[in-house]
Amino acid sequence: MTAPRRLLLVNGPNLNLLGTREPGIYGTETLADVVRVTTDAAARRGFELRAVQSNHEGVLLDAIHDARQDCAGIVINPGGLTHTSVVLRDALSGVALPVAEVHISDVRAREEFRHHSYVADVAVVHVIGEGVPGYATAVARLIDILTGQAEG
Ligand code: CA2
Repeated sequence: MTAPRRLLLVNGPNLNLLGTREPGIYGTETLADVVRVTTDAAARRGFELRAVQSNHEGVLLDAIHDARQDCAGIVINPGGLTHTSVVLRDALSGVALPVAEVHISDVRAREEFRHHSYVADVAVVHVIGEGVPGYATAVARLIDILTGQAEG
């Protein structure tokens, strides 16, 4: 079977609030902007995108499990679950699809509790602190890997 030309975009808890508060940290773009930027970046390379955002961990796990059926890779900003969730990490490693981890803010320059990511070592791409355009970078780098165009 040929690999599906579709990616799953996952945004975790509270990312529906983007653009409404804390513009100094997260900018002024909204979740709809994130989905548009990411969808466009995938389309430029001939990939479709399915987007999910939820404030409920189980909804995210189900979407990740379902991606096994029809997606080639996952782009994820896990929000605060990045720093707390073994179950999210287990779901990502369980589906065995290539994962790109994105953070809008530079978590390395923020509070100590944001420095650790449970997702980092199951992801093959990491884009941190590049704002919303970072989602497009993540898509491009993930598709490079999927299509064998990544630099050695
Ligand atoms: O920088 C990122 O993308 C984060 O994943 C965002 C999470 C945070 O817990 C991570 O440490 C870093 C928070 C998402 C909540 O976003 C909000 C946006 C506007 C107003 C309030 C929250």
